[in-house]
This record gives sequence, C-alpha cells and structure tokens, in this order.
Amino acid sequence: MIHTFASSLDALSGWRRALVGRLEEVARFLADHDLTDAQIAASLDGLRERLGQEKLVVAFVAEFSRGKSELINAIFFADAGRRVLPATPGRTTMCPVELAWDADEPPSLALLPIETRLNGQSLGELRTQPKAWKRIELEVGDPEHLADSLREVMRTAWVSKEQARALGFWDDEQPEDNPPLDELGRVEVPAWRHALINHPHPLLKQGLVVLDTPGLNAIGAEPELTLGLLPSAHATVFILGADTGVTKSDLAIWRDHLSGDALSRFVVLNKIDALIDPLATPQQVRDQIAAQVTETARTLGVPADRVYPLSARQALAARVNHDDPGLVESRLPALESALGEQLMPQRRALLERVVLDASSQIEHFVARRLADSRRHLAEQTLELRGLRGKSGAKLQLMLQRVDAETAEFEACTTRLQAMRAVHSRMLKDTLVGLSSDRLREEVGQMQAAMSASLLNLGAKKAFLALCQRLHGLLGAAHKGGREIRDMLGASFAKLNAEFGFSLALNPGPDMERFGAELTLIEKSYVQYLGLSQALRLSQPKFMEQFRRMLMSKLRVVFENASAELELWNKSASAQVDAQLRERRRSFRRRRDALERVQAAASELETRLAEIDAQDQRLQGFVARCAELTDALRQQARTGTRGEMATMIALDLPPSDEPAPPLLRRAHA
Ligand SMILES: Nc1nc2c(ncn2[C@@H]2O[C@H](COP(=O)(O)OP(=O)(O)OP(=O)(O)O)[C@@H](O)[C@H]2O)c(=O)[nH]1
Ligand SMILES: [Mg+2]
Repeated sequence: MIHTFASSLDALSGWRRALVGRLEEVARFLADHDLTDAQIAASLDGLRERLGQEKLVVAFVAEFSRGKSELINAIFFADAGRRVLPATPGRTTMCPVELAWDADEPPSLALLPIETRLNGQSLGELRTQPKAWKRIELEVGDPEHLADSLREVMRTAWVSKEQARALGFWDDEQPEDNPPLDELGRVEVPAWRHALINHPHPLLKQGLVVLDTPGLNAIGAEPELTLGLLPSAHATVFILGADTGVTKSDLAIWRDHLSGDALSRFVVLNKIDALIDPLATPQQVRDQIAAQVTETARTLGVPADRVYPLSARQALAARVNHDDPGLVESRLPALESALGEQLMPQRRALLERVVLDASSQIEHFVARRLADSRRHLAEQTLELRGLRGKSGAKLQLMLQRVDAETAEFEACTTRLQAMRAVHSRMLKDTLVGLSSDRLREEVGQMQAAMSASLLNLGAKKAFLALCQRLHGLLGAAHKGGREIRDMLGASFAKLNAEFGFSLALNPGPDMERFGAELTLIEKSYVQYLGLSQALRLSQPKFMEQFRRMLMSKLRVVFENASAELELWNKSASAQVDAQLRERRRSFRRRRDALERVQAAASELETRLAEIDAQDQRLQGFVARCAELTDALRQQARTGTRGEMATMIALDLPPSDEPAPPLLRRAHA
C-alpha cells in the first residue's frame, strides 16, 4: 500500500544512504592521506553506523480492544489482502509484539516463554540468547499461513495461583485487579513474555520498528515495556474508542505512560464507524465526531489537531478491497500524513545536526594538521633559499646548526614524559568513578535500601538517592575532564613556546549529555516506581529483574561517558605523538637536504622544487577536504528538504533497495 508515511520514510532512508555515501568518501580520503586520528576515526565510524542502522520505533499503546492491532494491520499489512495480526473482540494480543526486519535472519516469529520471568533475566539480556526463544519460520508470501502463525501471540496458559503469583500475574495486595479463577482455581496467564516478528516489509526494511502492545493496565504488564520499550520509542500512537471516549483506565494508561513529550504523541479516536446512526444525518454524525475530538483533547490536555478520529476496520477493509472512497471515509490517511510529516523531519533534523557537527570537527582537524605540515615546508624553503650562493663552509655551519637544534628539541622528550605521567594518573583517577564496578556498588546500595523498606515510598526514595549519587559521579568525571584539559592546555602552551610545537586542544568531552541521559532514565523509572506494579519489587525475582534492567540501562550511559572521556584523551596524546614524529621527520629532511646540497650545488634547486611540489599537494588536500566536507554538509542540509516534500506531494512509491531517484541524482 502506497501512502505518505511510506514515501516520507523512504525519503528519509534515501537521504541517510546518500549521506553514508558522502561520509565514506570523506573517510576514504582521510585514511588515504593519513589525515585522521583516533577521535575522528571513531566519530566517523559511529556516525556511519548510526546513519546506516538508524531505527524509527513507533509504539501503539492503549487499553485492550481499542484497535491497536487492527490499526497496524490497516497501516502496514493491507497488502496481504487480509487481517494479518490477530484482532478480535476482548483481549487478543497477550504480549508485546515487536515488528522489525533483520536481514541476517530468515522471516520468523520468535517467542519468549513467560517462564523466563522466573530467573530474573531482563529482556535486554535474553535478546542475545537465541536458545531462550521459540522460533517459528514465517511464510511471508502466503498471507493465510502468515496470519495463522501470528495467532501464537494470543496464546495463554492456565496455571495455579502460586505459579501466577510467581510470574507476577497475581497480587494478594490488590485483589480487585486479579484475573478471575476458573472452576479448578487456576489463573489464565499469557504464554509468552515477548514476541519478535522478523518480516521483510518494505517499511521495516527501511528501519521502521513497530511495537504492538497488549492492554497496558493489566496486572502483570511487562515492566520492561514500561521502562525500556516505551520510553525509547520515537513516536507513540495512543488509541481510544470513539464509542467509549476516554475511560478511567484509558486515562490511567495515558497518565502513567504517555504524558511526557507531546511532540511525538499521536492520539487516535478509533471506531468512528461505530458512531454511524441510521437515524442521524451524515452532518450530525460528523458533528458528533468533532465533539468527541474536542472532548478527548480537553481531557488529555493535548491540542485538538493532535487527535485523529478514524476507523481502522473501515480503512483495512477499504484497502483490501481497493475502495478509495471508503479509505477517505475511514480518515486513516490524515494520521498517516501526520506521522510522516512530523516524525521524519524531526528525525532528520537530529541527524543533520550530528552530521554538521562531525563535518566541522573533521575540517578543523584536517586544516590544523595540514597547516602544520605546510608551516614546516615554508621554514625549510626559507632556510634553503638562504643557501643560494653560499660556500661549503657556510653549509657546514648550517649542518651544525641543524644538529644543535635537533639536540635542543630532543630535550622536550623528558618534558613530554612528565606530562604523560601526570596525564595518565589524572585520567585513571577520573575514570574510576565511571567504572562498572563502581556502578554495581551504587546499585547494590540502592537494592539494600529498597529491601530494608518494603513500602513503595522507600523504594522510590532509595532510587532517587541512587540517581543523585550517580549524577554526582558524572559531575565528578566532568570536573576531572576539565582539570585534565586545563593541565594539558598549560603544558601545550609551554611546549609550543619552547619547542615550536603547534599543539591545540579540541573542545572538551561533552559530559553533560550523559547527565541528560541519566535524567531520562530517572524519569521513566520514577514513573514506574509510582505505579502500583512497583509493589511487586518486594518479590525477590522482580527485584532482581528490576536491578538487572536498571543496571543494563545505566551501564550504557556510564560506559559511553567513560569511552568518550578516554577517546578525547587518546586524541590529545595522539596529537602530541604525531607532532613529535613530524618534527623529527622535518629535522631529518633538513639535514638530508643540506647534505645533498653539500655534495652537489645543483641539488639545492631540485630540493626547493620538491618542497614546492609537496606544498602544492598539501594545498590540493586542503581544497579537496573542503570540497568533500562541503558536499557532506550540503547533502545533510538540503539533501531532502525539498525532495522529501516533492516525494510526499507526488506520493512516490517506496523503493526497495536503491535510493529514490531524486536522491540518487543528487548523490551522483
Ligand atoms: N467497529 C470497529 N471495530 C474495530 C475498529 N478497529 C478495531 N475494531 C475491532 O475491535 C476489536 C479489538 O481490536 P484489536 O485490534 O484486537 O484491539 P487491540 O487494541 O489490539 O486489543 P488487545 O490486543 O486485546 O490489546 C476487534 O474486534 C476489531 O475488529 C474500528 O475502527 N471499528
Ligand atoms: Mg492487539
């Protein structure tokens, strides 16, 4: 099915591909001419990976039976000519279902048994253990078979009350939320904890990830969903029934999970077909829908134009039957355009900024390195020109001078050694606070405080105290980084003055970013700890799962902070090494040149011509680098803004492998 969401996602990934192409040109050029260092190489690699594998996660969230799965079917799977994801009255989707495409795996449905909750492992850990999952191959070309296989996500099992309690589906403290027992005293629980659908859908191939969730207010909701999957989604579609309006449980879900960042929240008022009334005129029905929209927007505190009234069922049927008027009537296209028009430019702007930053960083670095080399060549030229018409004795004197200067310069090595010693000590001290041992210790301390107080309030307090300590650690690392920078700055100034280096510091590592990431984790976890589900933390299994989940999130922040700090320092040291090497090489060249001139006077002009040619080459590099980074910037800035709009307007089909034609032309 071709629509605006598809074409703008397609334009976005075409733009990303074109940028990767440009980046590769830059990287090749830098590597070929030895114009890179550890920091530049790492940032280029990171950027290429990010552009190449960037995922766009859209989550569909609602109370059960509001039509999440039906909406996903209508937007993404109408091509199959039938309902692909199961959508039936009552509870249907029993576990979170993630739809994505990984080309290294065959099309399949992977199911994680619910019993994996018992060993306290987090979903993040289990993702890397293929053995933990049951895998079913999918026949994507056969819609009947596909739909049949996907019915697995509805599977439930009947277990004893004790088992249900252990799995987190029974809570003696909240009897009103517990599921009903059957005549044998058993409880119905989902059979699976998580499902992954690996499907080569064109949109999924472009990096889209769709998350279908089970009704969320249910006791036993997967904490990972609340803490990991939903906060990291780029957009959330919250679905309500137009027939029911905002119910109390809808509101609870909205407040608990979605009340944050409004920009990427889309509210759908589904099932508007249910408002059709044979006794009312079409205008009266439209007015009623408009009134529902206003009321919903008011209750949720969002602008009315963020609420999309539609009928997923009608849209699916219209697409299956190629009924264009029916599709218009379903009002689904308005939501799809909004998703495409608002989401993609937002993602693009973010990536654009990262690319622009990287390109100026590269340009800066290359300019400095080339200017340095050119300065040495200019000095040599000056010296050699001074030799024109000079006697053999004068040449001998010059040779002695070079030797003396070389010896004088070599005195810098002791100075450098001392600086390196201080530097590595300071760096080591700074990194200790970011180590995973330290992190584990801090989290352990929180866990001890939580187990000592079983009340919800105590858990929250212990968690907040942990966050405060962790912010303290990041702050200390930031301060340590600044002190290192100050120390190096002072040493560089001295080395430059005394030994003719041209050492310059890069802007310091950006540690504030990690503080912001920590704050984000803090926010989503605090929200979770405010929920009644948090009571489950009193069960050791859940406490363990919570701890592991938290640990894995925090570890990413701390490891990245540590890596960034290390990389910055490595690059500062590498700069010293590179300049030391270059200076030594330059002394050697001067000596060689003098010796050659001493042997034959004609050598002087040859050498001068050589230096001139070398300088021309370097100037060529400067120009070529500017050209390449300019092209990169241009691609980042204007590569799609116009084209994307054109593609949306033309409603071009999503292309599969190659970049969209307009972008390919721009790339060529
Ligand atoms: N009349 C009408 N029914 C709809 C519409 N969308 C979905 N339904 C029906 O509502 C029921 C629930 O839809 P689902 O897509 O299973 O709902 P869900 O939100 O995924 O529910 P869970 O998987 O249980 O969380 C199904 O019978 C759908 O056919 C709609 O636009 N109009
Ligand atoms: Mg569903």
